[in-house]
Amino acid sequence: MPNGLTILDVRDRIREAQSVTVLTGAGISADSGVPTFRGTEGLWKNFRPEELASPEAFARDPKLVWEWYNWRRELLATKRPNAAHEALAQLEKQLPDFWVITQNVDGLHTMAGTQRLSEIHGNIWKIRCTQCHHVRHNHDVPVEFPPTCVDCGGLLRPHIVWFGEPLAPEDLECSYAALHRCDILVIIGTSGAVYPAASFAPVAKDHGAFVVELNVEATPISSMVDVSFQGRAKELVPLLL
Ligand code: BV8
Ligand code: ZN
Repeated sequence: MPNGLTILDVRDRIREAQSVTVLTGAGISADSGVPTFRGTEGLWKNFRPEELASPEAFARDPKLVWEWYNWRRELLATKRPNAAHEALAQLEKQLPDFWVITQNVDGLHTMAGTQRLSEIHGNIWKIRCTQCHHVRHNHDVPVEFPPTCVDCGGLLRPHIVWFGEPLAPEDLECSYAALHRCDILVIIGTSGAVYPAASFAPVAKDHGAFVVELNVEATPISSMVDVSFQGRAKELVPLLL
């Protein structure tokens, strides 16, 4: 209980806030049974990120990259939002200004009913043409290889931001606007290892926000926030919100 603040004190601050922004990472979906990226059971345990989640990897071996995404789509097709995703979707209905920025590509915030959302690393249920760049929803499990564009015949890829690729300008714009105007930023279940999301806490703090972290363990973000609570997202988020 750093700063002497309890989770119920923070809940009261959120109730009084005009504007709340939430940043989520893989930890919020861990409670739905989705593997996180880093850590002992993480998705990167057997692969280096640049071997699979980079434009170079896709250019070198698109079949391998699609196999990895098909494996993840198969797993995600069985997963549902948990109490943390649902609490955020409820809060959206109660606050005048609320925005969720997620690094997750699993689509669980949308499934829970969140609408004011930036999926800054993309969405695994969308695919994009490498030639004409058209984006489409696609729920096939698996996606047959090689998937091709009905418009131009180009090879399709996951609509996901890989390492070394820029985030979509409209997502960055919405995210920074939400970070600049919020009274409170709540950061849930992210290791703070991937930029630019790792810099969102100081950005909001510099603009005067009160910053709260919820995670099962301390992270590089913990030392820069106003208060950090340790516990599982599905237990802490409903209490806080
Ligand atoms: C860009 C998609 C510019 C794949 C992902 C050196 C310094 C600074 C930056 C860089 C640098 N070197 C390179 C960079 C840039 C690079 C970067 O940040 N690299 C890092 C590794 C240093 N970033 C980029 O390349 C970004 N682009 O910068 O563009 C640019 C500009 C112009 C032109 C060209 C380029 C693009 C980033 C790409 C991100 N994509 N992967 C896929 O998903 O298929 S990142 C991957 O990590 C996921 O997307 C994921 O969302 C993201 C973040 O991870 P987390 O969500 O935090 O997950 P993690 O497993 O790490 O942690 C889980 C946490 O949950 C833990 O803390 C754990 O304790 C907690 N937890 C667990 N269970 C629970 C829990 N908490 C609560 N409850 C629980 N139950
Ligand atoms: Zn095309």
